[in-house]
Amino acid sequence: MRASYFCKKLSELGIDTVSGVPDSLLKNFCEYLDKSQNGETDDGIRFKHFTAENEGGAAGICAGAYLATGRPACLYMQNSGIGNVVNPICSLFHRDVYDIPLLMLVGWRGEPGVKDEPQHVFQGKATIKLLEDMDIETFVVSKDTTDEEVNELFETLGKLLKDNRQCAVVVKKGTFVDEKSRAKTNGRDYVREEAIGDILKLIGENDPVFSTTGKISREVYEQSDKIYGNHSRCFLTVGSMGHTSMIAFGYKANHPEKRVFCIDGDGAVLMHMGSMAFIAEQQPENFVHIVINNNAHESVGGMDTAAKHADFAAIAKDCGYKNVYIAENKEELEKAFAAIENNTELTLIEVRVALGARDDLGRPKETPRENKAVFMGKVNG
Ligand SMILES: Cc1ncc(C[n+]2csc(CCOP(=O)(O)OP(=O)(O)O)c2C)c(N)n1
Repeated sequence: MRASYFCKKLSELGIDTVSGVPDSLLKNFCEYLDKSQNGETDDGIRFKHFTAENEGGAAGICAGAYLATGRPACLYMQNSGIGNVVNPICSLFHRDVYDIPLLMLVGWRGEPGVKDEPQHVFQGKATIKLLEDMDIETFVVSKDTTDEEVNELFETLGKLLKDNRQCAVVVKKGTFVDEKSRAKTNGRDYVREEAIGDILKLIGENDPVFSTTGKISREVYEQSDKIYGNHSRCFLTVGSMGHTSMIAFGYKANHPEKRVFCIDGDGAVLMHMGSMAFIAEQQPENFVHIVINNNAHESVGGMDTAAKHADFAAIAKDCGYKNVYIAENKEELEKAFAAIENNTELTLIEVRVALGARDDLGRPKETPRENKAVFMGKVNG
């Protein structure tokens, strides 16, 4: 299915506001929306496209757009994001509350019978049931869905939306055929995997490291194995995007004697940014929060985050982190680590890196349960 055709059908339903959090299965769709917003498509349709900080926020935008226009909006997400929209769907959109129509587009990671990463397996199994439990009329599309079937689907969707229903189109892997993507750059040159290797060397061999969802954890895994021959003190937060700093905090609260490192991403920090204020309020000693900032959701296709104009070091300072540093290269990173060597106060280091990752970047070979067992054995001694 061409993303352009799907978008044309959206437009025919009167939808012109589209918001969500990117997913690799929806990459072509998101790229088409961006082009449309910039007036670069041939069909003359102009969507208002907002990449939100989390799926719940995107649902809010869709509700607001309806309140302004009386027309439904479209909310897109990876199925991992369903958890973030349960509350707005059940306590805002549903007909027992404000009765607001909504069309959701949900990337189906972990579809039963299709090989995927362990963090997607249960979410994939639960996806249709979760949507149906929220009273959402749910449909599935795949690469085999014909234009005729899409037309029929949109006729049904049109009727449901007129009745103010919430509907979901669940998108199987490979549904949207490739739009030509543009190579993206953010003007920086510190390669993220190199930065992660430098960070791990500066941390040393033993302190616990909690790393965020996506390629950051994959690079922590690869670099740690390369540098230390193992990654046993690394907790790889393969799912649960945006919660790594709180996982690290929960660990730290029970191990006051340890120095704890959290390696976060800009998209992940933005997703649940309140955690920064919480951690600052708690002022844990020997807690180092490192934000790898590439201004993008690089792991799922490089769509922009709202980090372009966000200064994480300044935000952390305002929240109450005592030491904040920005590093754009190895030397600046080394300076930041030298400055905190004998300083136990709460620290944030923003590491500004380039976009991109190796094509042959590995994935953990052990299961998350095995990672947990080895990690707990290593860091609780
Ligand atoms: C709740 C939720 N929404 C969306 C995703 C899909 N997802 C996985 S990684 C990622 C991007 C993370 O961006 P960032 O933290 O900036 O790290 P980067 O990928 O740029 O290294 C997204 C959106 C997810 N795993 N969970």
